[in-house]
Amino acid sequence: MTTAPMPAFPAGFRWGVATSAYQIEGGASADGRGPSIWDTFARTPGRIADGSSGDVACDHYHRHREDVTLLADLGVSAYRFSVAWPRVRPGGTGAANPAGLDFYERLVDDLLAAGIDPVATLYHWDLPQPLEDAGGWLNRDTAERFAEYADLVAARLGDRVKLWITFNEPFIHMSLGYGTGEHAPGHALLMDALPVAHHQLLGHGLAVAALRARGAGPVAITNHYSPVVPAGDTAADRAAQRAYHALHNRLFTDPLFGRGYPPGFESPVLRDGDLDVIAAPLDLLGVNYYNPTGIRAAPPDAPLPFEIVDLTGYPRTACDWPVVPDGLRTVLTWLHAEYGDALPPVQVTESGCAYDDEPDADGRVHDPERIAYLDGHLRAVRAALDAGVDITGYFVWSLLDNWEWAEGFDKRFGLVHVDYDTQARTPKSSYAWFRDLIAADRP
Ligand code: GBH
Repeated sequence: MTTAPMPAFPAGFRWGVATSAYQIEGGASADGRGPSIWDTFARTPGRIADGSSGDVACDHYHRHREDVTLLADLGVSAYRFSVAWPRVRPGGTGAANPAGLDFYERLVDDLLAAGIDPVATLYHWDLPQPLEDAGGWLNRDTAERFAEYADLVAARLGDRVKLWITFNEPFIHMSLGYGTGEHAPGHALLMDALPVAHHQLLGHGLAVAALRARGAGPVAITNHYSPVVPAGDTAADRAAQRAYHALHNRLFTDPLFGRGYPPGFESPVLRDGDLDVIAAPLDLLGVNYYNPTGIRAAPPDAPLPFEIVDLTGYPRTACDWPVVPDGLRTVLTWLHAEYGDALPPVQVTESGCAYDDEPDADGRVHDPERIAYLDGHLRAVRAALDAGVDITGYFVWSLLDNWEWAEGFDKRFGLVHVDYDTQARTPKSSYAWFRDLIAADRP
């Protein structure tokens, strides 16, 4: 790790940490919560590496007070959590579940009492199972149901949430959930998953309108971005690079800023007027970044025109993902150059890494790799600010070790270690590092 002092960030810069509902809450059938596609997927043998589910996870549903105390001691100015649709409207249609809303109201009020901005993501991949049974995001109706759910949440919390994020990483949800089947709901449709892009974006636009009608705001969407690197210096690899870049980085961004879909990815389910709904003005863009993606041309008969390849020559996290801090600068400066004045201010809504963190003999958890990772990525944010990108916040993924989707409990992303037998929370050395960094920036 570099020993140079961290450069200063702009006044009022938002320092936060992020989580998502299914990854931390547990309480899978508490107080009227209904099943989501992740409950179903996790119970299907062979889908999750360690055979686990989020039934209990970090038991945050019953321990949120303790977790808010961890946030307060960390000194963050914001906490990004997600609202579980199956808690708020278990059937996806029909009656709301007031007890589900009560939980988020308690959380929001506790955060506000601690001086922490609540940042609520409305959809972090946990679709109510009854909506999946009706076609999920392949069905246009799901977009309408999403806007109704957004309205329900905004009616209760619209006066207190400080930033609304409609969707988390709709590209990852489409590609892993409906394209390859590695995530719930487990469909392997390859390019036939494309309607999932349009229906999520339509749901986003309709939800923006619902939130605005309630006077709720500011409003954002969070996308996953990745610099795309061609494997070789050949025309075929460069063409594959351009195609994958359009799919990963542009498909969910061009339509937000009034450009429609990128060439080659026109939606088969587009209807008149949809693009105007999707292009509703946003107050902010959320950027999640983990690593760049290597791409090479696929053989002629392959189902997709590109193949993902490992990028060699970088250190790796426990997920085996390459550590490339400068890739964060790359995506931020690309957004600024590509969308220009149409781009609203940006916040990095996820940045983080998994390592095999376990307590030492004294019960302390040392994670110098995470400190180095975050240090490098914050310097990349600073470099993007210097290049003229308007960046107003940074959230570490994640507050807690949690249930890492298809990887189960094996991958630990937290600033705080969680013992899944006892639910004991132990702040890691990275927690103290981040606390000191925030304290130095906002004395
Ligand atoms: C986010 O997704 C999610 O929002 C969050 O829920 C999750 O816990 C967190 O990240 C950590 O995974 O194999 O080198 O090509 C991240 C999406 C997609 C990023 C897969 C890394 C693979 C990199 N991830 N991608 S590589």
